[in-house]
Amino acid sequence: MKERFPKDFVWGVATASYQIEGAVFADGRGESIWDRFCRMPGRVAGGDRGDIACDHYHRYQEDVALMAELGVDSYRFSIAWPRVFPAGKGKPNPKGLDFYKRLLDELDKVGIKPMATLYHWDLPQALQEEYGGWVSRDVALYFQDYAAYVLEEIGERLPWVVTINEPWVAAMLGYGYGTHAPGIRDFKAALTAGHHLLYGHGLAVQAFRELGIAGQIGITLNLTPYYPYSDEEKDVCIARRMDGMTNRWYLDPVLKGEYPADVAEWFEERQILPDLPMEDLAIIAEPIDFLGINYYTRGIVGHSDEDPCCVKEYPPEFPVTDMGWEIYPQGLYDLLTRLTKDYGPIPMYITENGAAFPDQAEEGRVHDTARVEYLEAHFHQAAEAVASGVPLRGYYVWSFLDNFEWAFGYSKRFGIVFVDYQSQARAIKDSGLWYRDFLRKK
Ligand code: IFM
Repeated sequence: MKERFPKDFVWGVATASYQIEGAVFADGRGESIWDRFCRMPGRVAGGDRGDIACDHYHRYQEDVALMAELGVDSYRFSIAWPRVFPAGKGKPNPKGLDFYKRLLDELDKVGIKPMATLYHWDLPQALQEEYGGWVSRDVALYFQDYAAYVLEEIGERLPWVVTINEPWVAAMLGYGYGTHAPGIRDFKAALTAGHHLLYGHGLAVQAFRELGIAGQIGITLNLTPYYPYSDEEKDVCIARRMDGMTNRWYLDPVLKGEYPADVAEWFEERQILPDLPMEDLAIIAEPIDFLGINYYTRGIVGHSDEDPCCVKEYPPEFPVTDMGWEIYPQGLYDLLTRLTKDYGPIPMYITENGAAFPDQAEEGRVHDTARVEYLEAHFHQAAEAVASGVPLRGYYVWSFLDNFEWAFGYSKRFGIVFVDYQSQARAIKDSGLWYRDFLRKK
């Protein structure tokens, strides 16, 4: 199947700082909103926290050697803002960025190209306390300062930069549903935070351009295709609205410079639409070089008279992963082709795709056949999309390592490499070996 992808297609693995690094007190790192959230009783399964995680901060050399063994072209990781600016702003902490310099050196030695995400949810706690986090416009401006500093220091070493990971999740789970840090439950605040995340993205793109960096910059969105339960008009309407709230609300500002009017109207009717400065849209829509897509599953929805928002979510038709997410590879094809049709031929990278299963290691082996099947089926759909003319440039498997899965703590394993959290021993799962063999093919 590999031959169905272009020769220069980028195959990688992905992680994020808080999920793997640990070492939360090392070398002057400041507190993040996730450090604080994990310490609030009942917020994270099992009371788990990222203090040690996969101890990648100390084991990055071993981890890069494992990536080299897999044979990946690229590694997507994120930079922890509180390592670089412990208070989120003001004086930088050079020791914090030194870690990423060491990581880049190590990747360089084995020829693995880095893709760095500037924000994967670990906001400095000081910015939460002083400004209320992303509900404040100031935080977007501090994000630009942080981005500019990182880019000045290491921008030339980064072929790809992702500004923000999954603004929908950061805004809606963090400020709307409150299931992620900082744990706020206010949908108007969530929409404000979402806007500022996008604004911060645009400002970071501006900083990147001003510095004249040679690499490419983009944003990563979590995109979930919604399918109507039936062809009936009222079900189709609900699917369109769900698509609008989850996908178009982020795609349209970034790629078209506007918020979708139908969704804005719906938010307005519910009195949760904040007064968003429309002049920000010119900055949010700063041209990007690629769109990063995180795809995991789909939704099936229809109309309901019982629900206050008239939405009924239907049960999956196909088997689910350990997250309860339906395995629906066809959705990846549908998504990629639809994006190309609606937004034009923007280069795309799948910056995350993968699955959690309740893996167990037996004598150093993990027989995660379901994950192999999941990946193979999704690769196949990506190949089909490429054959249909979608400008897909790369694919990053989520995740390189088992790690801290946010509110689920360590109870969900997404890795193609198993981590024994007691001993910190790593073992390449069958899915990792399958990926290695796939990558060896011409
Ligand atoms: O673990 C997360 C990641 O941090 C962001 N995208 C989805 C993954 C699985 O939930």
